[in-house]
Amino acid sequence: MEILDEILKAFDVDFLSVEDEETYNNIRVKYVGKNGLVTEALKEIKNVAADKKKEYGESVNKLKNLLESRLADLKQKLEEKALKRELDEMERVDLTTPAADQSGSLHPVTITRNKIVNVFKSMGFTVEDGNEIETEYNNFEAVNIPKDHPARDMQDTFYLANGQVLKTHTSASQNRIMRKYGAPLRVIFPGRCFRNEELDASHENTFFQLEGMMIDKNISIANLIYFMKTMLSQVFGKEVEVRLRPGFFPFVEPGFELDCSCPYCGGKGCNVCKKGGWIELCPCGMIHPRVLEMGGINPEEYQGFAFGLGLSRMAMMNFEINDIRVLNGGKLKQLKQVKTK
Ligand code: FA5
Repeated sequence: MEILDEILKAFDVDFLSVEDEETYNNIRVKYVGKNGLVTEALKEIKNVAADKKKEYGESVNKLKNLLESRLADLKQKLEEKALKRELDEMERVDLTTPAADQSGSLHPVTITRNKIVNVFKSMGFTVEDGNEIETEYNNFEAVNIPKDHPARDMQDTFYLANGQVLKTHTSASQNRIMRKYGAPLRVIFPGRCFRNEELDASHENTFFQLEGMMIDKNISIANLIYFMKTMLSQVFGKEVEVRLRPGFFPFVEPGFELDCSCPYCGGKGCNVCKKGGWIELCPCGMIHPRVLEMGGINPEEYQGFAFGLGLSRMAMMNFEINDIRVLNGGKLKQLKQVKTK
């Protein structure tokens, strides 16, 4: 019995020295662990006189329960103390301090788009959003590409189960925008396009275009050339020349491919222009009268031009990226390496 009193006294002393989880575990193991002092005391029962065994056994169990209950209280207090410490620590964090590492940055396509959008805005154009899922009508019929027209094969289309399509070109928004605003109209509409393409260094199945339309009275090819030349000179930060070559698109008449003198070598020939001095930049043309009509605009009264710039390819040029797949690859390491020209 005396030994039990000694255990309790020693426990009281050790108990006061507990400060943390580690010292707590030490005394728990020392007293009520598998080989702890209380367990050892219980084993001593074999040396106790037969008539005292019951009383001794009960006393050891009472001691064990007492120590365990005091240890449980102590554990709870330690946990509360740790939680309070954590909360104090959190309160000390100044949430208004600017982050040390500003690691986010804009995507090359976004930077290029913003540059072009700002130039067009300064020339009085508004900016519209387009849908990514479109009706077949808007993507094709409304831009003069009826069913079974061979031009549908120019763009390998992703069809959805409900008969709608993933927009193959930004021209899919032309009809909705004309119907919304009518004429006169100056608008650009950048957007993501999808084509079921064989992928290579210059073809993606998901890429960006930036389309523009200007509709007014007495609009001619001269307006188209003026706006494209002004926009490109500002985007490239130097005076560039543009030239038109004939091109076919059912929604423009006449249609053109617009080339721009290479802004990087001044037309002398370099890797970007493949030594030719000119860069093929964007298809364009005078909006077909039928397309105006389908958009609710009288072609007898109004004319307009439209263009469809390959925004992803423009970003590649701007950032010296020679494989378009880098843009959607999601590899931050590669994107961080690109630098603007
Ligand atoms: C069109 O999409 C026409 N809607 C453009 C247009 C608008 C013409 C208004 C006339 C008037 P095209 O299929 O050529 O045209 O595509 C336009 C540009 O998008 C291309 O010059 C190219 O830069 C880019 N482009 C086309 N397909 C891909 C692709 N798979 N990956 C990356 N860029 C592409």
